[in-house]
Amino acid sequence: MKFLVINGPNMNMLGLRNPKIYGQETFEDLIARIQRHCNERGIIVDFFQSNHEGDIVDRIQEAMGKYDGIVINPAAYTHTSVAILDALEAVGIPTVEVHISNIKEREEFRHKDLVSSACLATIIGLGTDGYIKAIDVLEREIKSIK
Ligand code: CA2
Repeated sequence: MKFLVINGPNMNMLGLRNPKIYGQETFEDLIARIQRHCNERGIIVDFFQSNHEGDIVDRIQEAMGKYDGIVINPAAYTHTSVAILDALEAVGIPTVEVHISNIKEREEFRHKDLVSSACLATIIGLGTDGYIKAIDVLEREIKSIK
């Protein structure tokens, strides 16, 4: 099984600021933790982080036929990006969305999630553990489809 983990804008700043909302784990530590979890499960995983919407759309398109599943935290683009929604729908790769914080309990503008309708599940408010949960949900879902 081969997964792609995509992170949107500012996710590379994790652990450097706002620890009350996003925790203390750095982005590099999070990537290493996801990598270890996937290694233990025999899952091949690639990572992509970008601050640019079009680059994320390009990476989703390039994933077609190459990955069994996507885990995505579109970050701020969650609340604005029809382009990322359309790209996920276009490639049809099983996708689980993650948010570290509970976006439903934050500012009103974060309540709107344009991407979730293209995803099998959306995991919110579990901190960075949400990524590990997303890998597990994706693996289970894909095994049940195959
Ligand atoms: O809770 C999440 O995972 C978010 O997707 C994180 C985004 C935010 O725009 C979404 O509404 C919810 C923010 C990405 C990280 O931004 C940082 C800002 C300051 C310090 C560290 C990270």
